[in-house]
Amino acid sequence: MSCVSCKNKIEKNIAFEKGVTDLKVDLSSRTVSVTFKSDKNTIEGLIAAFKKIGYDATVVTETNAGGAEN
Ligand SMILES: [Cu+2]
Repeated sequence: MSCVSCKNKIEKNIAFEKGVTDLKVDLSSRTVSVTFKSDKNTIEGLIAAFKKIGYDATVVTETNAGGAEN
């Protein structure tokens, strides 16, 4: 994940995953902050969603927002 088209792709796809309420892509740190309702989705579910569009996501922090990067 390193260019604007990746950012757009992530924003267009992950933002519409179940339970996702907020999404912030930071290209410089290659990190995506995802805020989601934990009763509607899981970190595993979101990682699978990233995988579906071609990114290997790993969890950076697991507070309220799950971070994912590639
Ligand atoms: Cu790219």
